[in-house]
Amino acid sequence: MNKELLKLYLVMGSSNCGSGDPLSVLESALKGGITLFQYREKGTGARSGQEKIKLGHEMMSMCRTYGVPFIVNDDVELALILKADGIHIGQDDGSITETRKRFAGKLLGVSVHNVQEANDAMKCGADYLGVGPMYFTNSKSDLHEVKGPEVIKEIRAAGITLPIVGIGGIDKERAGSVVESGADGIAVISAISKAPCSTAAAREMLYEVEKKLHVTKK
Ligand code: TZP
Ligand code: ICP
Ligand code: MG
Repeated sequence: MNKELLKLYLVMGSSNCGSGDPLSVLESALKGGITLFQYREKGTGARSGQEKIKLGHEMMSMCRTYGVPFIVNDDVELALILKADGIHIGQDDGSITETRKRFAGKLLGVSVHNVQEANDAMKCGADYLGVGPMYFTNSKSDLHEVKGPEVIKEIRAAGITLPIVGIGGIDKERAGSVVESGADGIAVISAISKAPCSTAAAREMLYEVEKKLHVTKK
């Protein structure tokens, strides 16, 4: 995949938007320059069934308007129904090899927490890795141990050159250290979806990421 797509990856579902309308939040973020979007419909008040599909359709259309690829979190069936641009799975979401086969020609992202999982995901054909949590966050209920950007350094030191995003508790101030550790970009939920202005938040974070990518000459 083109790793430029990972510079600023917004992960979001309706429960991340508070009283805000998820489509409006998404459009605001797209205007600010997010480079990739993941539909992650989880948590209290999350939509299911036809409602989940409907919001997915609307979000995918919005992403298409801005030329940003649309990825579905976890839900393989939903990704196939929507004809999404890709799927992102975790360690407990079934076989990476099987998912790779079902999404031939599409993007496949895998959440990993250490060198071993990163190696396995690479061998099974993942297009990119989501590494985290970089920092503590309230946005995920079943949060793994926080290892910080150091774990990305370890994955790079092990010779894994696959595109990587760091995720978990990342904001404008922390974006640089994640990229410095070897990531191609950052994935965020709350720093954009809960910001007073998602456009400004996205623009500012993209600036920090690009500044650091430039310095490290990736
Ligand atoms: N996976 C690891 S941390 C996380 C996910 C989905 C949540 C990231 O959310 P935030 O608000 O950017 O910390
Ligand atoms: N990384 C990414 C990119 N998305 C996720 N949902 C996750 C890790 C858990
Ligand atoms: Mg999962």
